[in-house]
Amino acid sequence: MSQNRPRFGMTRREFGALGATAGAIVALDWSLPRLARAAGDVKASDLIPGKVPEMIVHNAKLGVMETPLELLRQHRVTPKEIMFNRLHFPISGERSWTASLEPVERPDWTITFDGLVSRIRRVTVADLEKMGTTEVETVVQCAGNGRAFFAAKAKCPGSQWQHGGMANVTFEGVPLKQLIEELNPGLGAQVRYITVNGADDPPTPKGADFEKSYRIDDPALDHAILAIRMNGEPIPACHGGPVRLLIPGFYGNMNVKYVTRVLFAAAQSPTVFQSRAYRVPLQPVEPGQMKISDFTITNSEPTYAFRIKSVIFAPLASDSVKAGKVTISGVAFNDGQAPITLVEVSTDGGRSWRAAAIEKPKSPFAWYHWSLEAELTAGTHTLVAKATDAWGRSQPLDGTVMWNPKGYEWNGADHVTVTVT
Ligand SMILES: Nc1nc2c(c(=O)[nH]1)N[C@H]1C(S)=C(S)[C@@H](COP(=O)(O)O)O[C@H]1N2
Ligand SMILES: [Mo]
Repeated sequence: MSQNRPRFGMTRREFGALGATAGAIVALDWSLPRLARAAGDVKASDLIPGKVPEMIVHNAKLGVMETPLELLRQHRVTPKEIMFNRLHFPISGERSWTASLEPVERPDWTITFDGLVSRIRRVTVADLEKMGTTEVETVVQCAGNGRAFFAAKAKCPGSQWQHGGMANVTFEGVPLKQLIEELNPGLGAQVRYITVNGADDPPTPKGADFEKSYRIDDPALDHAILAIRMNGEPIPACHGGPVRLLIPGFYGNMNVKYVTRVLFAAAQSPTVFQSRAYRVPLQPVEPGQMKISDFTITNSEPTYAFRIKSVIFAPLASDSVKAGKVTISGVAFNDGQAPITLVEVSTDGGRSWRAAAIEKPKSPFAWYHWSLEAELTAGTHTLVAKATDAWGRSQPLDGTVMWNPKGYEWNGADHVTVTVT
């Protein structure tokens, strides 16, 4: 917060002024109609034009929305129109440029590499285009995805995400490690962390800025890319265009949007978004034992790698299911470090289990699809799904055992109760 750094705040007009598709970023002010309505009435398509109106809006002011599973399950690669969205600062006024689904083309956009370096380096998006890119299919998931389910033990503050704070998309860009090597800024011996910052500044200069820090020796960074395309086109503004850091296998908050600065430092950023928020305690805590203000960088760990997880896509409670042969299906994923080798499914609430057929994706960071045919009789059945990987990492049957004050990293075995007729 109190670092010496240039401010990158800009208006939508400035943001779009130099871009090849500047005309696509329309200078509309959405704040008035939104303020006039109660949060519950606001449609996602009013907040970010082009998002489907069926999205579940959690926070209209910030444009936070999740995808109903009925939509999410229809696509192997999640289209941007239904992709969940999460931003930390109001999407109106100064930051109205963040509320756009239009691809952002900004060849002149510049990223500064500085901090403990002997040479400050700068690259533009045009430079990145020339450097040779790689594409990765990957799950993107908010650390708060599934927070609503912790309420079975004690409600956690924040957006009550169910399962739809996730997506499976492709990002294309330049590997971060390759870029650093080519730029050769001359890293100081004391460098332990990389801190990445974006152009969406807080509403007041004193407000905490959103930036994230990573251990420079974290092997996950070997897969990190500075992405310039999502699903084959320049990244939409609301999803971080023109440049977004993407660390496959890491929780969503780690994928900083609108990247303007990569800082090499001895310590992690002091901003609350790194030092207090997006952290889980190192020791188990019970509800009421730890306040958000109690979080420190020594008693907690950032929400880095995904915990292994599976989600039932079909049938959902909203589906009408006929007695007889029923295909139960869904997705599973982890941090990409070890293959998922087993997805077990129960149709009797967890008393008996059968192994589902698993489809291994080409990318270790993408969704695994799984399915199982089961005979279901008329009546009510609780379906449960649970994934395990080659390292033996699995999901707790009761996800609330992982309860934490902010409700991060839910990965309980998924339960869906269906009524069969
Ligand atoms: N610059 C910037 N990057 C950001 C955020 C933000 O507010 N500002 N939110 C983070 C969080 S918490 C999540 S979950 C993801 C959401 O990505 P999406 O909106 O593209 O789905 O972006 C992350 N990157
Ligand atoms: Mo998030």
